[in-house]
Amino acid sequence: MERHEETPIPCFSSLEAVYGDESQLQEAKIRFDHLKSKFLQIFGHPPDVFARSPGRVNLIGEHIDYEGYSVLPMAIRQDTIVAIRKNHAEKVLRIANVNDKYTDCTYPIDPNQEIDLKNHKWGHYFICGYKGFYEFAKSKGVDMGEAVGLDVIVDGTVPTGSGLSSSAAFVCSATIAIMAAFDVNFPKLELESTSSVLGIQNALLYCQNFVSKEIAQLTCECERHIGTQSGGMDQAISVMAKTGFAELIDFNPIRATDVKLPAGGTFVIAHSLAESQKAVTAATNYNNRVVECRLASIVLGIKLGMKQQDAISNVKTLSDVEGLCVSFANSRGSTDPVVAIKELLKDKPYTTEEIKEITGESLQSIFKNSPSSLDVLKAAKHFKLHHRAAHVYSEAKRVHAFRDAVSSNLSDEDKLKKLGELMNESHYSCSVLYECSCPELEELVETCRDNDALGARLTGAGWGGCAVALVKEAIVPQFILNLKEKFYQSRIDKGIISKNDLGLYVFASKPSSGAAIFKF
Ligand code: NG1
Ligand code: MG
Repeated sequence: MERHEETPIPCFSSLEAVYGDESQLQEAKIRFDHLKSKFLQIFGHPPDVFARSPGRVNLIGEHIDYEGYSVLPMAIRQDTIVAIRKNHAEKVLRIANVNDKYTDCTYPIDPNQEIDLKNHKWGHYFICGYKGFYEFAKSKGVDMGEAVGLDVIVDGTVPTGSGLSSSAAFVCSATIAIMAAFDVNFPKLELESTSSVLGIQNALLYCQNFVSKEIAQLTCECERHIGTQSGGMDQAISVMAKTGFAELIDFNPIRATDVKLPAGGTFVIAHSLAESQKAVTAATNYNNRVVECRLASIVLGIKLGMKQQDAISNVKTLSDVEGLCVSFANSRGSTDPVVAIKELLKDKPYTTEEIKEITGESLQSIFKNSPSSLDVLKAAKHFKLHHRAAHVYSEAKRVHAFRDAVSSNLSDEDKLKKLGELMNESHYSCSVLYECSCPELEELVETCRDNDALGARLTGAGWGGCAVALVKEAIVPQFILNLKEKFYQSRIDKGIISKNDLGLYVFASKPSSGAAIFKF
């Protein structure tokens, strides 16, 4: 297995390297031409450079990246392209979109500007990259000098609110485009010095030569400016993906290991048509689960024998607790965190008061430095610590079982069967223990299984968005037809989607390539 987190983001002068097959290539050519002429039309000059970054489908390992556990996604062909140019004359960031649905956004050039989270706008994702980039430069001791204006046009084909990481595709392509915009020559220089004596050109060259794992880490931090307490899966796969491979992504530090999927199987992505706007529902959905996991970790830490204050300060994730289970093994007789939660966490939800009793500190005080967690506390009535932890630990094991099955001696057919079973188990856990499914996803996953999928599950954050099904290659066209008839037709009849758009909502997907810069 090849490791490639040390590779820099590649810069290309032609599209062939990234957009593999002929139809994809033709489509890409049209998009880039269109972007260029639109840029010219709006801003009066062509872009300096383009960056693209893909969406992803997570095959297994849901809601565990932020708990420090490995996940197994692959990049999809749909991506976001950002065309960009520095504009010294106008001291603003002007952000347009090829899709008229997204009206132009203008932001100040101040890198320290606050994002207005209460007023969500699509352009905010660009500002995530902008702020994050400047913070990154600063953290490296690089003086960026006076900020300049930027002209930007965005073209995204990843369906939004669908669990396919349109947000990460946008944040990653924006961040990389910003990095690229500050220097127009892309020699792959090895800079010996990282000191602050670097001039601005060199400083940016220095940034460009940052290897993928650093960009993955940076873009993950960028996206947190939108107010979700994301793990790093989406950005890591978007930046580090390689054509033909899914990736096992490990965290702390971020690493990617190629996973070659068994022959004879195809992943079909299907949209439930329920849109999940994570930036808007964060307090009750995504961030709520992050907070519940944190509380479960602290409570487990204390019950395992840590002092209250030590647990509050030091136990951040459920994977930290797994380490503690090993340290406390002698007194307990088991190192298994699943045994620990059975013994130490009650099955019923915990009230705020009950948790305060255990931790000796109010929840407001525990989360005082995290405004988005305080929003969660305002909205939450109780906390399902046992269920959430049970999901995380079992899902973490399934990721490794999936990886092990892929590299086992089983026949391809048996491997695929095993992967399908693990996907079904993952869905059950997401649905019942983590409660991040919704009626539309349940119906869709059922429909996939009824139509001979080897396995099917929700993918991404959930509460809407897509399911992913593993299907024998030979039956993919029939499978998609069946889904059209049994799931989508009634929605077409009701006018929810148009028949012509079906291809956007259900499609087979091959592992695609990661982020790239284009200059032509
Ligand atoms: P999506 O599906 O893009 O909302 C989110 C998180 C991931 C991961 C999954 C659940 C962001 C940017 N991404 O993905 O890090 O936690 O949910 O597995 O918040
Ligand atoms: Mg997202």
